[in-house]
Amino acid sequence: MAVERTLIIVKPEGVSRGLVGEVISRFERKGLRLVALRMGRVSEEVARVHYGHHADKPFFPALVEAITAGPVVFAVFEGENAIRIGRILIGATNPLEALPGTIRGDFALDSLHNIVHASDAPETAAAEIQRFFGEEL
Ligand code: FUP
Repeated sequence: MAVERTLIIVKPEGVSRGLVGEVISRFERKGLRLVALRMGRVSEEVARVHYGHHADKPFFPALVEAITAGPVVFAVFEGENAIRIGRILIGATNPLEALPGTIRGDFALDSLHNIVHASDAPETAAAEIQRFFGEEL
């Protein structure tokens, strides 16, 4: 079993709806260890890189607008299989498919406002931790 680190973002609507504690708490209660936490913003430039895999999609402008709309909370969690566990905790990208008991299944109605981001693979986790925490970690 691999000890991994994963990058979580509580997106602007998660912050404005007062769900920061709820999201962080779910990761903590699962057994993952919080190793870094900060509030900040995602600039348009960074948003375009972070969501670069969707650059050619019709929803890309709205996606960049949504993630830059207000303050966010960045967190890094560590533990066995933290990346796959994190994906299970957040649920499917589209809240129509996210099961009850997942963060998106419990708190979101549409993909563009699905409350939370979590890294989806070891390579993206490493890049995202570097992107948002740089030399700190
Ligand atoms: P996820 O890793 O679950 O956040 O999913 P993706 O990286 O594929 O998508 C990033 C964000 O793009 C999602 F959070 C929401 C948005 N998105 C849409 O709005 N519509 C889609 O069809 C796919 C993604």
